[in-house]
Amino acid sequence: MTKTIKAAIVGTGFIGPAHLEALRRIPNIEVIALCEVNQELAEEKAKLLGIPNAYTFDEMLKQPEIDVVHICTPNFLHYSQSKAVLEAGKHVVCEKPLATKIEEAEELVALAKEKGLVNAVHFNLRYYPMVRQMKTMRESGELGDIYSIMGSYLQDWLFLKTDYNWRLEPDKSGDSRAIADIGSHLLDLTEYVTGLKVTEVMADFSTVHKTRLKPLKAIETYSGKMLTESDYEEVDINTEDHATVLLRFDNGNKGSVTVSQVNAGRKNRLNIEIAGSKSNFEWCSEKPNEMWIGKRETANQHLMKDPSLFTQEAAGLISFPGGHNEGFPDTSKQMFKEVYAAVAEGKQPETPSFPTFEDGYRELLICERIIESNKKQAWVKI
Ligand code: SOE
Repeated sequence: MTKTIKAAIVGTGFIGPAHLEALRRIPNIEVIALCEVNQELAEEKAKLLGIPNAYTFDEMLKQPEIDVVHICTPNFLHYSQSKAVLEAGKHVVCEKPLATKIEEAEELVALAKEKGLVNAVHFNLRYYPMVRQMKTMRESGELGDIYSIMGSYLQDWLFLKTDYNWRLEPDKSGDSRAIADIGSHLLDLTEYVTGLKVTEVMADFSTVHKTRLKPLKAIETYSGKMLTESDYEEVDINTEDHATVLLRFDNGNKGSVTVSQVNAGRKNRLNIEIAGSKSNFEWCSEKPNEMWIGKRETANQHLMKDPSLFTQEAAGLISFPGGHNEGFPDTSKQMFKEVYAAVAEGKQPETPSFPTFEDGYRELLICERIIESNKKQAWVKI
């Protein structure tokens, strides 16, 4: 009989419940525990989400039946909690960024390797079927040599001076905000789809709101819009609302990315255009089931998600027939299917198909170099 894998989720802000929902859509996985900052909140959230056990983090680690732990807490806790989970002999799925400092990420990569436990970082955007389609089409030569890459990731949930969240506080979020939070997804996806490596960066940051009005009570990511004009205190902001980064790639060609959390109307929009010698691919996360293929000698194409039109590998990430839209929640489900197949084997695969702690380290490295480049206002090598 197939063994049921038991999981725990740490943190119940915006992304913890997304992990929970994805896991509930995969057979033979049971989320049996939830952790929050204190027992009272853990019990309240466990009841709300229908999870049988509520623990503090340390108590949860002592439960022998828990096989996998999902770290969905604010960024500054990712390192210490991932480390503790690995030391407790459990598999770990960590939210991005893997840590807030490069040395910490390095340590986690080494520890995970030593333990042989399954380790994954939630770069879920890789699991849009169309993203895999672009990757596999590039691998089979349909893009040709890559001439340039232009990416952007725009949001508006921090548009107003009154929009506030823990991500605005460097002691919780790290020294970079827009780049670390959404630039990390975009850069991971860029390298993943193109197979190229970023070798040098030149960054320019902008903090549009130099001060913000912080609500006097805690609020969760994306829920700030629900607040009324209540009590606020004015606080200084020292992380970027917007950033532009010029990129050099290891094939000698160039690109750029722009990220912003203050672009009105752009809810959560990643857009990437990869220009090659045979064609041009464009994909946007707000229309994830469509892709534009630019041609010079023939008419341009518009590809829609349909397993019968996809490469075999990309079709493997599709659960529904053409015309039945899949989206953000499906990406985590598809990723966790691969992660939990490794968990069922009890160890990290030799060549994992899913994003690992090493990928988390790579993103942190690029992010640190971007911060350095902005500070120096100069090109910095990765
Ligand atoms: C908040 O900006 C955020 O939730 C990111 O942290 C996520 O990774 C991305 O899904 C969208 O926005």
